[in-house]
Amino acid sequence: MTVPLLERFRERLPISSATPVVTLGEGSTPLVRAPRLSARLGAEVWLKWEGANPTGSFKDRGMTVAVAKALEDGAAAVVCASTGNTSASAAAYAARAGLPALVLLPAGAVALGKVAQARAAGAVLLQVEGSFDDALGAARELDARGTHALVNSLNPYRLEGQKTAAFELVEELGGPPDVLALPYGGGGNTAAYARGFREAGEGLPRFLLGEAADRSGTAASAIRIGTPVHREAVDAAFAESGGSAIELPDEEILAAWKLLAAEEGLFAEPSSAAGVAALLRSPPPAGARVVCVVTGHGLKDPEAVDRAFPPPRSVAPGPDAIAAAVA
Ligand code: AN7
Repeated sequence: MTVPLLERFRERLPISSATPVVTLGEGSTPLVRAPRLSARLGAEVWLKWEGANPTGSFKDRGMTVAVAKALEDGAAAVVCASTGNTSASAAAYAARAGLPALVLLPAGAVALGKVAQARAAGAVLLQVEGSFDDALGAARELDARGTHALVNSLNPYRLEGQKTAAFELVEELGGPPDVLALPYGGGGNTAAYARGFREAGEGLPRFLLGEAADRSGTAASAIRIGTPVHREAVDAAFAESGGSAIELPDEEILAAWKLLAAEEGLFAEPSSAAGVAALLRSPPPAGARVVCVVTGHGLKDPEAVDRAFPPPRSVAPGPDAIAAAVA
């Protein structure tokens, strides 16, 4: 049985015995060695596989805390704006809590699987005619009106939950890695890891962030975010750790995404490979211990596969035809 994140890290979270445990079995995700990436980079590379969370992304770590607190505080409903993964997570945890969820999506810009998840969970979905940043503005206004509790990462409980990934890394590696590579969308995940490492008390890794060079138009739809709301916290982490962000063209993000699947067997969604792409562009010192946070599951975005790979060929159902087709 997976111990709920709220119970595993109870002492280090802002919750009490009055806080309901709203769980789907989040956190405690696999830390997997990456032998081919390690050989390629001359470093000890690990993958923190956050796609193994219940809704297939790292968002579940923060959502279990945010929705539990919303329930405890008597919220009537939750709202989020989302490039997709936050909405899938919010919808699932709200369903679990018995709360209505309202999801605001940038029109036409969210991967198929994520929309399917939120629809299946019974959330109300609206396509906002605008960008993610426009949708987030609207969600914040609904929160200010008091009709809905905002469960985007501006909700402080979200980052509290997400910081637990740093605790897991410190526990499993015996300390922080030298380098932590991850995607940079709004920056909430980076801010949360920085907080978690600070609280673990053994120093910060160097943060290496991969962000889309074309933030507003990247094919990596999860990180199609014009303005990162956590930029100050990200810059503070850089100042403390010597880290930096690397602007990546889509080709480099997609190349890293394919490499993860084909060389390590790990099928992520394209945005999730931005940390790996940053690492390939800016290799770590020889022998460094590196963790790449792989943030979301590949099944969320089947259309990305359609764009990148040819479909299976048709073949007659006989061994000769099949042998000829693969010769
Ligand atoms: C797979 O779901 O912003 O830098 O609305 O889904 O913490 O924003 C998703 C972001 C990386 C970026 N990888 O993390 C949303 C949303 C995946 C993501 C990011 C997201 P942040």
